[in-house]
Amino acid sequence: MDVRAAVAFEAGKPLSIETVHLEGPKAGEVLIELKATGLCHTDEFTRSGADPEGLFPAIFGHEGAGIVVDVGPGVTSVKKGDHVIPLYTPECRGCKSCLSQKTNLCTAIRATQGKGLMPDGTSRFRLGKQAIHHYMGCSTFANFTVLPEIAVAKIREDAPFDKVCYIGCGVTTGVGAVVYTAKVEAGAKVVVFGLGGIGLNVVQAARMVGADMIVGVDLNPARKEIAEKFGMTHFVNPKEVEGDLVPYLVNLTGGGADYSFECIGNVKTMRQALECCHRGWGESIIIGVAGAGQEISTRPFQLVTGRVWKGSAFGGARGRTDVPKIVDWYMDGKIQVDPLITHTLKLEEINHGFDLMHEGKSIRSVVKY
Ligand code: NAD
Ligand code: AHE
Ligand code: ZN
Repeated sequence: MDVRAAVAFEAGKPLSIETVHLEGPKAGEVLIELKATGLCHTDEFTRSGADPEGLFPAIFGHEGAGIVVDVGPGVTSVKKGDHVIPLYTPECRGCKSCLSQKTNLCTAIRATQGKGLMPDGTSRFRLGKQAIHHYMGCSTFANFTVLPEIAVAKIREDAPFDKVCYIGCGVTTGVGAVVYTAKVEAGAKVVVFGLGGIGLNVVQAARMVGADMIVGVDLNPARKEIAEKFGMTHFVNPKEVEGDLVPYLVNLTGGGADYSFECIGNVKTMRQALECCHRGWGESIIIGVAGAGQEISTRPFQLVTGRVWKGSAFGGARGRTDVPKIVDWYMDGKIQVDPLITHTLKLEEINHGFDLMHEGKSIRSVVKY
C-alpha cells in the first residue's frame, strides 16, 4: 500500500514528505494505522548525524499510537481494531533478558532493529526501487507502519491517541526511570538535570512517589514555571550559579542527592549528576543519549565512596506489561500528559517541530495524522 511518510534521506537535512510503498505484515507482524506521533530528542539526535547507529534513508519516529488494521499469520496477542502503542523496546517474554526479570532490554529482535530492518532482515518500506530503513523498530513518522507483535502494547480504547502517543517514549522513560530503575522512595531528595520532555516526567514521578525535595537544573529559565507545576521544589539555572555547580547542589540538598537523573545527553552534566549525589548511597541515573565518540568520566573515588552510576532505557519498563498500566495512570489522573504537549502539527509541518525543539519553545510536539 502507499503511505505518507517523513523520510530522512541524509544526516543533517530536513525530513522530506513522500508517498512511500509499505509491504503488508509477514508472519508474527502487524500493520498499524498511526493516529499520532510525538517528536523525541532522540529522533533529532539521529537526524543530526550524532547517532553512531544512524542509518539513511530512514523513516524516524518512535513515539506513536494507533490501531491494528491487519495481522500476519500466527499473530495471537493482538487483533484488528485493537488500540496499540509501538514499542522500541519489545517484550518477547521468552529471551534470556526477558526471562531474567532483571532488565527490560529484550534481545529477541535487537540485531535486526539496530540495522533498520524487520526481524527477517528486510525492510517493509520502499521508495521506487530504494529500500528505506525502519527506525528503532517503529518508524512512526508514517501514517501506517509494520511491527512485530512482540513490539506493540495493547491499550484501552478510551485513551486519546494524540496524548498517549507520548507514553510510547517520553512519559514512560521519565516516569519509569523513577519508579522502575531508581525505585525512588518517599522522602527522597532528587536532582533532575534537563527539564524537557523527559526531565519533566522524572519530576512528576518523583512527586508521585512522595519525594521531599525535587531540584530541577536547566539553562532555559522558561522551564521553571512548568516544572513547578509538575512538582519541582527548587530551580537551578547553572548560568546563575557562582562557582561550581556540584558543591552548590550538594549544599542545597544538605549533603547530596539521594537520586539524580541526567535527562540532557551531555557527558559534562552526566558527571555533575553523579558527583552531586550523597556520599555513601546517592544513585545517578543516566537517561540522556550522548553523541558518537563521547565518553563519561569521573574520579573512581566517587564510586569507591558509595555513589552509584546507572543507566535507564525506556524507563526500565517492560513494554507490553507496563505501558498499559502507565496509560491507566494517565487516564486515572495520577500523571499529567496534556500540559506537556505544547504543539500539535500536521505531518507536513514536522520540520517546524524540530525547530521548536531547538529553540526551547516546545516540550513535546505531536503530529496528528
Ligand atoms: P529536550 O530537548 O526536550 O530537553 C532537554 C533539556 O535540557 C532542555 O530543557 C534544555 O534546555 C536542557 N539543557 C540542555 N543543555 C543543558 C545544560 N548543559 N545544562 C542544563 N540543562 C540543559 O529533550 P528530551 O526529549 O527531554 O530528551 C532528553 C535526553 O534523553 C536526550 O538525550 C534524549 O535522546 C534522551 N532520551 C533517552 C531515552 C532513554 O530511554 N534512555 C528516552 C528518551 C529520550
Ligand atoms: N543508537 C544510539 C543509542 C540510542 C539509545 O540509547 N537509545 C535508547 C532509547 S532513546 C529513546 O528516545 C535505548 O533504549 N537504547 C537501548 C537499545 O537497545 O538501543 C547509540 O549510541 O548507538
Ligand atoms: Zn524517545
